[in-house]
Amino acid sequence: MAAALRAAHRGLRPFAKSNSYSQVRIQWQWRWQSTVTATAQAKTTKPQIHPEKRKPKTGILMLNMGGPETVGDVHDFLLRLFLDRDLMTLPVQDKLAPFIAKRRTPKIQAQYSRIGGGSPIKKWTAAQGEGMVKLLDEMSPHSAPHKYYIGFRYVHPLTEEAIEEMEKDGIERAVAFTQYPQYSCSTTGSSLNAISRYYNKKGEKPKMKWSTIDRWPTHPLLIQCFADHIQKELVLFPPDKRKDVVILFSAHSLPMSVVNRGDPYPQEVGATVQRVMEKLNYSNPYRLVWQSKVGPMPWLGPQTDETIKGLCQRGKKNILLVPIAFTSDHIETLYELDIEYAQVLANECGVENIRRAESMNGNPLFAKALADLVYSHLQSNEVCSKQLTLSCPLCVNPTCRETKSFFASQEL
Ligand code: GF9
Ligand code: FES
Repeated sequence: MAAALRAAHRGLRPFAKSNSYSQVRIQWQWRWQSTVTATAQAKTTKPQIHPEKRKPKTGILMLNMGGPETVGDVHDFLLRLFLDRDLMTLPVQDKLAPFIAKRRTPKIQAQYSRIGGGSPIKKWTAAQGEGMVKLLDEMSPHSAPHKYYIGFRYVHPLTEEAIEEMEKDGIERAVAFTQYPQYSCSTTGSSLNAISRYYNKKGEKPKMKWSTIDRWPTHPLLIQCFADHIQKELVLFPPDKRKDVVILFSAHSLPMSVVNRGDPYPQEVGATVQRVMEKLNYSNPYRLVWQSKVGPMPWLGPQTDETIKGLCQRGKKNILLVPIAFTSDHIETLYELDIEYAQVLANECGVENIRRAESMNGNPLFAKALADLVYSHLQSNEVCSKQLTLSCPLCVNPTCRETKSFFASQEL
């Protein structure tokens, strides 16, 4: 108990009182919120409401997995996740998924309770979408008005619901814009498969012309945002420790079965990390590590928690965690990184200072990055990246091929 309290003192109050780990973060979030997310406070339930009055011409579908907004939404979120055959295949999935979802619900609900009762992902996505379309209407009058739609894989507004609304709105030009900077078949691939499956099920061709921004791991403004957020945290370490701070880029892990069929995600996350470190002139030592492994199967490592422990044991006790594969706060940053690792685990292994870089959230430069990505994409007249045309060398999911031909058939 005494040791735990000592550790808590070390870890939770690394600096002057007003600069404690959590307080710095809260002030920073509040600042973004007060400047750019006023409109995002309104609930964007179906139908999605935007200030735009004129009929929108270009629809930008912001794809992500989504998260439960309240603890009451956790069960259905988990059920959709375990039923997703693009994410995982289970034996007798239609029977097993409800069983696993039900069994895991209490534990996941408890985690969301600890981070304010729900996932902030819809709030941040709406703020980012607002900022993005505002810029796009100025940058690209000929494709205006632009309207953003949110398409989540596991919670409302679901991708299918968003597509229906886009068709109803009479959108002419639709852009499926993944909000994951790095492509994985288990994330962006699953969302794109949901789009092609929607039209294949309906047996109808889309009325609007579709294309996709399927990855953007090295976009200069994304790299700039990461570098800014890292520098903002580095200066909050004690001056004599600053140069020795180990930067741990932490990305969601993948099962080795996914890696070994040739998923591009690990390479693309590595590309993001390299560009960020280049931007920082390699000011600090760093590693790319992988978090959120679940179950008994092998996943890509090294694991974030084991890395923190191993570094502390080897005397590297000043650590900056950087969530590199998700752009908004979610359970893996707010619970896993901030609570499980930066508070509990770091205290146990005697860390000196541990901090976490902010997610993109309401950073105005991030909204500019999104706008620039859409702007360049529309200019390019490309349906998708060259990379999307190549399936995983060991892909066994027939839907991946259907999705590729869906986008290939969209002649712009
Ligand atoms: C992922 C980002 C990148 C079983 C869960 C009990 C499986 C999985 C993922 C990858 C999320 C966000 C990657 C599984 C089976 N996967 N998670 N793959 N998730 N969980 O194949 Cl940025
Ligand atoms: Fe990667 Fe199908 S699993 S293309």
